[in-house]
Amino acid sequence: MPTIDLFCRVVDNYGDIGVCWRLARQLVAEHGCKVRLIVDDLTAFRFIAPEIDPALTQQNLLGVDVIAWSASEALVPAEVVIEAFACDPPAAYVLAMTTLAEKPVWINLEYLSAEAWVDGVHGLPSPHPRLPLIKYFFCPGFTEKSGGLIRENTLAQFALIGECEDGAGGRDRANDLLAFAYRHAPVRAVAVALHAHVTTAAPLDETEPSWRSAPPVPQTQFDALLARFDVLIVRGEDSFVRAQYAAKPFLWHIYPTQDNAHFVKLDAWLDRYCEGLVADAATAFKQAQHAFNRGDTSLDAYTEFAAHLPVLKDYATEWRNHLFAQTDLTTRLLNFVNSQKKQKVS
Ligand code: TRH
Repeated sequence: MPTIDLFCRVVDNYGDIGVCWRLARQLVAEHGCKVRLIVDDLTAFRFIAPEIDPALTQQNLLGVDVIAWSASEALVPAEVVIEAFACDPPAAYVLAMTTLAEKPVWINLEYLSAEAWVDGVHGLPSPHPRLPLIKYFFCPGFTEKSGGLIRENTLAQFALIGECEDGAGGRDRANDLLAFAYRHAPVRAVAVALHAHVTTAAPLDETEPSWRSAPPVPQTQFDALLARFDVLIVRGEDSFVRAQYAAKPFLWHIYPTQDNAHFVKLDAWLDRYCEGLVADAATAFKQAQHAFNRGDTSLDAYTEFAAHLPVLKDYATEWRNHLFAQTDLTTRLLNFVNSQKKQKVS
């Protein structure tokens, strides 16, 4: 298995490091790769991996070598270089890539999107403007032609246990809602429509004395946290995918962009997700997702979503099984790397 350097800059929140940490762990645990995860913000990393010591420039956690960005210029590049979200590895490191007899396979891991352009861009080469290096776009997505979704081997087993525990009666119990959303989320209206007990996993502008807050858990326990609730509110990228694996009805608080492009991204995913869903439940689901992301605080906006919860719950399992049947991102990534290496040899 190849040696891999994975570069991650934390733009904000926990999604950048969340995706990278999950990918790094899987490359080591399931594929036996030697991975160096190079991160510019170890304090943010600590939120999802409390054992991380921000004072150390080098440490090993769960088999992954974690290197502070400041210490990365002197590294001899690995066989595979993954730059997460176009984060731009240090110039000295990139220059060092050109000096190797066999140039590394260089991949830009893009943000996840369900938009149609993803299939066309995934795998495209982007030659460096000055150096003899080629970077390849690797685009996570929901189709066979895209880079797929990160999914660990252990997940199917975990999902089965969850289903057994849910068992009889799970459907009728009071709705426990977990809200991991951005601050401005209109959670109160959703909670009222669902008659839900609320637990928050991130600070919100609006709050109620009866709402509980969940202490942060290490990312290795994040699926178990989601599994304890009936309905989820998730955000960003990684928790959005995990909610789909949790097979629960959920609202996605998409990361907002200034040009409102996030609504295009939201609709692209909604269209894919709702393809197999009965029409009235699909309408209710889409309306609630739009309302939530518009910041709609009216109860009416979520009553149809609440009314369709049983259908949405069953469908969430169907959708999860559909995703489970696909090849996971990490396998696709390593296949892509192998095909690039073979091309270089031939
Ligand atoms: O934190 P996010 O909103 O992250 C992002 C970033 O804002 C990023 O810049 C943006 O581009 C991207 O979204 C779309 O949401 P996300 O992606 O769900 O990441 C949260 C991570 O935190 C995820 O890996 C789960 C983890 N987590 C824990 O490990 N423990 C916890 O207790 C909680 C609440 C989350």
